Amino acid sequence: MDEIEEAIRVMNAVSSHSFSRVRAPSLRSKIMTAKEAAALIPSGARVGMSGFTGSGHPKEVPIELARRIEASHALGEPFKISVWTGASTAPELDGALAKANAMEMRLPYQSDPVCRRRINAGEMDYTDIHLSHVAQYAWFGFLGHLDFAVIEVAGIREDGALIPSSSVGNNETWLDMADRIILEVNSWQSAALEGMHDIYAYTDRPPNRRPIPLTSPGERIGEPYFRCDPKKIVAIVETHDADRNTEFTAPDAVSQAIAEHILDFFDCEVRHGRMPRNLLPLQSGVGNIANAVMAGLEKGSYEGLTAYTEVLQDGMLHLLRSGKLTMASATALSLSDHAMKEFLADVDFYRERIVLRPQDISNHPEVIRRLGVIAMNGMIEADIYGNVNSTHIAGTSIMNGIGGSGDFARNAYTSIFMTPSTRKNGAISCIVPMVSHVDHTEHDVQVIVTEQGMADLRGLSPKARARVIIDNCAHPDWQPALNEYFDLAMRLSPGRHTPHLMEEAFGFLPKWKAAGARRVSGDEPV
Ligand code: 0RQ
Repeated sequence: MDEIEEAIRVMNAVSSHSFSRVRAPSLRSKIMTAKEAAALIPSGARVGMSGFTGSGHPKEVPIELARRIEASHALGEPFKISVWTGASTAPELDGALAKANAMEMRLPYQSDPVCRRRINAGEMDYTDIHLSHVAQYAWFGFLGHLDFAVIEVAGIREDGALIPSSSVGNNETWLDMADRIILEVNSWQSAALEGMHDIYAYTDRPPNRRPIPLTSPGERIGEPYFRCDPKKIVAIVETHDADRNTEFTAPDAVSQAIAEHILDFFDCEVRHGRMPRNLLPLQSGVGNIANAVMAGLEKGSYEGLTAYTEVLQDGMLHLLRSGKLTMASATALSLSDHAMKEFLADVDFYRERIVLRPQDISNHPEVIRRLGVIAMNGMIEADIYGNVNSTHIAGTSIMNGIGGSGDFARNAYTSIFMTPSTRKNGAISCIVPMVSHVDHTEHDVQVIVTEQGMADLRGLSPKARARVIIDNCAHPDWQPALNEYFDLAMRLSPGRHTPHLMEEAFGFLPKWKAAGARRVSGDEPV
């Protein structure tokens, strides 16, 4: 009997070894459960986690950590950690930790509803940083010491090199800087991801920084693996869990109209020789509208497109499949369930056409400026002078964060911001007299697009911008109120360069109210 049990034990060990993604023999002794790994992280720790727009985040250790923290809180013992990531994650990371009220501080981008509620209730701190700045802020010492890295990888090679998973984000930086490393080795991620990444360590500090030698989106300048000091690895957890893979809604009439205006703009730019016939590398933000623009390109006549972006959503995957897009550089995949299946079914095809890079390279101003990227990002509201709010509702409550929009907007060849002209069934105008929070100043915003039309602001004075934004982008229901504000400001503003009436900008003129004009922005929380 003992012999049989021993044989089964050996057989299991052999088979789990041969199927395990942990191929470095010296590291196998570090394999443990997520619960055991989570128990290693003490209260007060700063933890750098992988994860970018719902992909490549650790999926089991954060949940166990949240359970442990909840148990501590139940005993009246304070326990909080700080969490740094690449960008947004998923319910099993941000959601679970926020629910447990486990985060003292979070950076740099999140989109989780529970997390958002805690931040806006003042129960946790949130530091919203340009995504390209995060790694260098950490290197320069601006963020303090990093205690732990919790990183999902797709496998560990015999030589200890780590095969990145579906996002790269800041992983290389966290692996370098953290005292201790916990790896989640996720066998759900395709083993065929190996070779898709380009990890270029950019740790030089000023004044000794060298140029980043990237001159086209598909170039490879690093190696496909992360390297880390194996002595720092304290735990390896084997997992088999899916990424977030949220479905996109089919493009509605509003997002289709926005996409059509953008395509018309491209046609015009090509006709005037301001863009080549295959356009310039595309950057596309997150969400349904961005996805609809890609769907529009799919139907359009452009060929030989490239992308230098941070997130690769379904729309870009389809463009790659159809051959219209020849190469895409990003830091993360953010695919729906069905697009992920499509990707997994043909990873070899996509590996030739996708390069996943660290986010300080995918979003680097130097490269964005050199390549002449066309940036297309969503927004919450724009004002009549072209200042854009991407992050705040009514000036005080965070939605998600600035993400990479600032990296791209300031440095792009052409920077486009898009939004429906109204929200909440027309009750809110997304074109307002003065934005309640500024993320992108009038100097970084070149084109504004709503379903109503497109405002090309390049080279225009503030007053000329106001006319074209109100006329082309505001909803007809809101145009009279905006025109009235602008005309009054032109007459009564103390300065006439950027005419404003501060009180009226954030409130209502009594007669607007009497006329039944609806809210502008910033008068009450949403
Ligand atoms: O609220 O769900 O309660 O209705 O804001 O709106 O439709 O999800 O918005 O997908 O177009 O994203 C700016 C958030 C727009 C996004 C933002 C309410 C609206 C809804 C969300 P409900 P949707 P979209 C690359 C680039 C910053 C980061 C970035 C974003 C909710 O584009 O996060 O660009 N950008 N990164 O009703 C009141 C308004 C409103 C409003 C929207 N004016 N007033 N509520 N809402 N406008 C990616 C990364 O960096 C990772």
